[in-house]
Amino acid sequence: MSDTVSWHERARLAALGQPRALYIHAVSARKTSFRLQLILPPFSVSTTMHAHQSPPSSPIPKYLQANDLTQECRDIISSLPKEEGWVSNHLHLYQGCWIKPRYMPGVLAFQKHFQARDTDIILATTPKAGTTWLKAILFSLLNRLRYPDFQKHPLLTSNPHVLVPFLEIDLYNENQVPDLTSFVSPRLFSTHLSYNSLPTSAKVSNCKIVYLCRNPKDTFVSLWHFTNKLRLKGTNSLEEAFDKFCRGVSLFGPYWDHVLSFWKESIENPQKVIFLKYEKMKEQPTYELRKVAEFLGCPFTPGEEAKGVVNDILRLCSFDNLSTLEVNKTGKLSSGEANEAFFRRGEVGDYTNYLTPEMAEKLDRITEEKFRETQLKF
Ligand code: PAP
Repeated sequence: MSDTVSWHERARLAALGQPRALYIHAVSARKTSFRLQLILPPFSVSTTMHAHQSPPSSPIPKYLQANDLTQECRDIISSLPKEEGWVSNHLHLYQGCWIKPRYMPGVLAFQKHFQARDTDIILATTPKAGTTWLKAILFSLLNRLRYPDFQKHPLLTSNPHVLVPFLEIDLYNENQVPDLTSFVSPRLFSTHLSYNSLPTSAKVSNCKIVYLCRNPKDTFVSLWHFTNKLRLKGTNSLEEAFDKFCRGVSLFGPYWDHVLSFWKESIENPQKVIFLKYEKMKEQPTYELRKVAEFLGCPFTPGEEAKGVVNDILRLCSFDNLSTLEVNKTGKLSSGEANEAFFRRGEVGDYTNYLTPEMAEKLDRITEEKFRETQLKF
């Protein structure tokens, strides 16, 4: 109970008293971005601008352009095993994780420089597990006293990836030592790295990790669609992509190693890592949301329960709501991906429309084999 009180009190004070809140008045004339000035680091503010105003059209989106790599980075990459990528040229196996060369500077800088605080919250996911959804949910949950009005919420004008940036893909990739001072406590970040590849400070501090994964068949199908959208021309052959996924060659994969790394930690250290599944979130969203709120030390009060805040958050973050917002239909991330690419069907079991029974069986077999020692089932 004392935790509850202190979280609410801290959040109330933060909502009232943060110096950045005063900044609202200075910029309130520019309505489209003022709320974001309140919470976002400089990098994200410019990202938000891009989300609202499409960047000048360039034939090659930023996510496909080569970035400047340091000699250290080039040396590391050239020593790593490589495979043909799903979107751009190659993926490289770094510390057991398949990574695009473009992300390598961010991964190295994140590992080297990130100093986790005990109050930090990191959302970790395998790609296409429902990251966008859970970013929206965690952002609304943690900022519910700052943004109590769901009719005027930052999520209505900003894509969840702008509000909750990736550490290695966004923050540490934009800047080797990013300025994180404008993140109010508790700082909310996200990552696609596996537990083993996280910086030491994230492991040894008391920061909390919310992990989300999804059954491998839907994860694969979602990833296949997403990567097809990102390619400039031609679709990936479903069979070739499937073969790569089964061999573990997918962004931040192997999928099973990723899931296992967080699963193990959630068993050994349940105060630190909560392990969630997309399917369970779809099935029992209110139960899962209350569980996450408890885990993060900000449970819903009886007053909030009576007012229906749990359902308000879920409605705001629902697929139907987010996917039909103007910002998510037409905007782009600063890295060039269209926001709409993160919203496709948002359902469980869509794999049946794409995988043959033999393919589905093969993935089931691999999953059973990889998770044999655990209670994990999909
Ligand atoms: P990322 O890891 O690249 O950020 P991520 O958000 O995890 O992507 O995956 C997108 C998937 O989540 C899509 O699934 P699908 O391809 O099977 O449709 C997307 O539709 C789904 N998704 C996005 N937003 C929501 C939401 N609000 N509720 C449920 N599912 C969602």
